[in-house]
Formats: sequence, C-alpha cells, structure tokens
Amino acid sequence: MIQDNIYKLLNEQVNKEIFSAYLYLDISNYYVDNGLDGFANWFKIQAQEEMDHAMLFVQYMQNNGLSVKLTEIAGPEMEYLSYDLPLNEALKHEQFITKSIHDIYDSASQVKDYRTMQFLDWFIMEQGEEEKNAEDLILKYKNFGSDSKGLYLLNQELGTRIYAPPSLVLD
Ligand code: OFO
Repeated sequence: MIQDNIYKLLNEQVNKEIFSAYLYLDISNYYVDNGLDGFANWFKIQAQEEMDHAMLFVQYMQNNGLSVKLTEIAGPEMEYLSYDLPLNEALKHEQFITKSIHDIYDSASQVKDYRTMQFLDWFIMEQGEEEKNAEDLILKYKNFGSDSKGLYLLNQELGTRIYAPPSLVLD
C-alpha cells in the first residue's frame, strides 16, 4: 500500500514530466522557426521521451491501485534570445527533475516503500544520462556553434537522432 505523501509526489511527477515534454516541444518549435531542423529534431524526440516518462509514472500508479489526477500544465514562458539559451535551460530543467526524483526516493525510503524505490532506480539512472546529454550539447555548441560551418554540421548531427522507447517496460 503506497502512502498518501508518496502518492501525492508520484502524481506531481506526472505533471512535471508532461511539463518537460511541453518545454522541449517549445524549444523544438523555436529551432524550427529559426531554420535549425536538426536541433528541432533532437528536442522533439526529447519531448517524446518525456511523455514516455510521464506514462511510466501513470502506469506505476495504476499498477498500485492509485488514481491518477491530472492537473493544469503551465505553458513554457521562455524567451530564447540566442541559440544556446535553450540548451542551458534544458540542463537547468534536468537538474530540477533529478532533484524531484531524488526527493521522491528520499520520502519513499523514509517510509520503507521499497517498491517505489525500486521503480525510481531506473529514473535515477536515466536522469544521469539526461544531464550528461544536456551537458554534451552545451559543450558541442560552445566548441562548434559560433562558427557557421560548425553550426551547420552540428545541426546535421542532431538531425540524425532517432526515437528509442524507454528500456523500462511496465505491464
Ligand atoms: Fe523525464 O527526464 Fe528529462 O525531464
């Protein structure tokens, strides 16, 4: 039986993951508007992954008899004044999500909710990758983005990213 405070945090996490999808779709749209289709592709796939994360939380809750309550999703209110700004925002956002997952884990561990802790293990690993990907993008942009040829090639590289479903599967 999952305790009320953990239920509340899991439910909030569904909202946060869907907001992540919103944010990354917003970033993708910004790059489309600026003719950087490779960057746009990378973030559109990122948005898809975030919806996968949200659905994993939904499935986990439902598998444990919890009713999922969807709440309002705020629209992203970023103003992207340069191509690298969204990359920095993405890293900040991933750090926020990592903390959020860790907070749920801490709360679950305090009440010995081992099942939720085990479910969150995958997300803890995933957040490590998410932060690394965001850091890599910032570094690549720093190295190549300020030169137009470099930006062209980086855009091409990011255009090759293809969607892969999450390795965690819940029935
Ligand atoms: Fe769901 O990992 Fe990014 O936010």
